[in-house]
Amino acid sequence: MNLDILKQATKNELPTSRWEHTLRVLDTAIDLIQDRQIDLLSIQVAAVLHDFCKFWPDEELKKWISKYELPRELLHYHKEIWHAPVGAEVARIKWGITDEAILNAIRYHTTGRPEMTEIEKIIFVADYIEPGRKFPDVEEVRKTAETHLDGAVAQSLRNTISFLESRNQMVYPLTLQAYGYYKHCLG
Ligand code: DGI
Ligand code: FE
Ligand code: FE
Ligand code: FE
Repeated sequence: MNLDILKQATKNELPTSRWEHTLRVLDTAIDLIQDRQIDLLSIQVAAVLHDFCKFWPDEELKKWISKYELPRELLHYHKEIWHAPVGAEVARIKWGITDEAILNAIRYHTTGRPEMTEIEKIIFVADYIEPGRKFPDVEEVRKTAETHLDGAVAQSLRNTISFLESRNQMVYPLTLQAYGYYKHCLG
């Protein structure tokens, strides 16, 4: 697993602004490791690959969802959530990554899930707070993330769910389950 090769391949796959987002997620995720016992390369690989297929055509994402037997219910929700589970399959098939910790960090980076591992939470939060993000209330989440990773997960989920509800978009059940699990961590 050579990080430079993965970086170059991801860079080729994404428009410049999305590649720059990826680099900021990479830096932010490394910062969030703090003194946790987490393998640096695992975090780096997950961060680099997390949005690998963000710009794939919908039809291609749908093909992967059926070919690799991903949850069919994904297709009933907004296509914005497809690139995460498909991204995990791409990491597995195309890049030969077998480490489930990395694959799950990619797979759940958009929806979250209950009982996330540390690496999943770091990628999830880094994606939300990287310095290019301008979401309302993101500053509060950045502050929380300095001391309380689970609290930052809860705040990110809360903000995303209220954003989706304000636009009358359906929220994927796993996102709601994740929020149910983490909401006691809200400050
Ligand atoms: O790929 P990014 O833009 O870096 O970020 P992301 O993968 O975390 O989120 C992509 C989009 O998906 C974002 O606009 C919010 C949306 N989203 C997150 N969770 C859900 C969701 N959309 C729906 N419909 N349901 C969800 O549960
Ligand atoms: Fe994403
Ligand atoms: Fe992202
Ligand atoms: Fe907590």
